[in-house]
Amino acid sequence: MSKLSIDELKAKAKELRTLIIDTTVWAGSGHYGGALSSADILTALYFRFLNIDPANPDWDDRDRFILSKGHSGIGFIPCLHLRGYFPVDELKNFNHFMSPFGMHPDCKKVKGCDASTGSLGHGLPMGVGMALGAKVLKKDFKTVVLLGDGECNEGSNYEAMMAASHYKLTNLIAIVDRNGFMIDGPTETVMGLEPFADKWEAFGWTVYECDGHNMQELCDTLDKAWANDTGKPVAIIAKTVKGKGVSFLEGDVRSHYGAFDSAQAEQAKQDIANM
Ligand SMILES: Cc1ncc(C[n+]2csc(CCOP(=O)(O)OP(=O)(O)O)c2C)c(N)n1
Repeated sequence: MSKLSIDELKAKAKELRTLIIDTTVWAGSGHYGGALSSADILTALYFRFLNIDPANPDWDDRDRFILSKGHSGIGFIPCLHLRGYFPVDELKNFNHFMSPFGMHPDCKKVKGCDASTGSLGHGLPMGVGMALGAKVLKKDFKTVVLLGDGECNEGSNYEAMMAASHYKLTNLIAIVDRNGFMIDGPTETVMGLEPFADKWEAFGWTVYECDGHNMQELCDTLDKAWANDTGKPVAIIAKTVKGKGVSFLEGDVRSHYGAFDSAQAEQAKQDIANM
């Protein structure tokens, strides 16, 4: 697939957001807030950066992606569909009995999924293992891990951050979806993360901050991360808005999880069309 232009990526992100609404309706409910906040990041990765082949999902040399914030599967699985891993009819069964797609992604069942996640705090440790494996095997694929900011309360992340810099994993990119909310409130009220960039730096990472909804800025930052010549692993703190694109969800802690009635789904899709 040729890499999409910035304008094409913006259009694709809208398509993904619309599909997140549809999938929530098909499933009956979902974690739409964090799925919508990370939609631009997923779109940039899957349609411009990741070296993958949907026809050959287990290709040894593919770039690896780990959705550490596994509850956002309702954003990730539709993205895999858009990238060509499986048809929309399968997506319509999201989180239904016998579907390969549960609310949290299972790499034994989902084509294109590199790690099973859902229990927060495990994606970065797994990513360290994959990146270290690539180094040992002298393979030049990248490993990208998408974390939630609330997820960064988990101590296992800090052990992984320490190991990543110890092993100089320049092939590892951590992206934090910094939407400022977790399940039960603002991150800074529940368990403050700031000064967040300083923490990653203190653990030996190169840190970039960007607007996670500005496609140009996001891609420029990912370009730097991909060309990493800093000798350190790279963390991107992408500032986002929970529920981005939907007027009655944006920046609202209640957007973490829920269901839409048909009027809300219609309104949500209208809002996304007008973005
Ligand atoms: C180990 C673990 N503890 C608790 C949960 C329940 N849980 C699901 S989502 C969530 C909040 C996560 O917040 P954040 O990482 O900021 O996600 P986002 O706001 O991007 O959706 C929690 C605590 C979990 N999935 N795993």
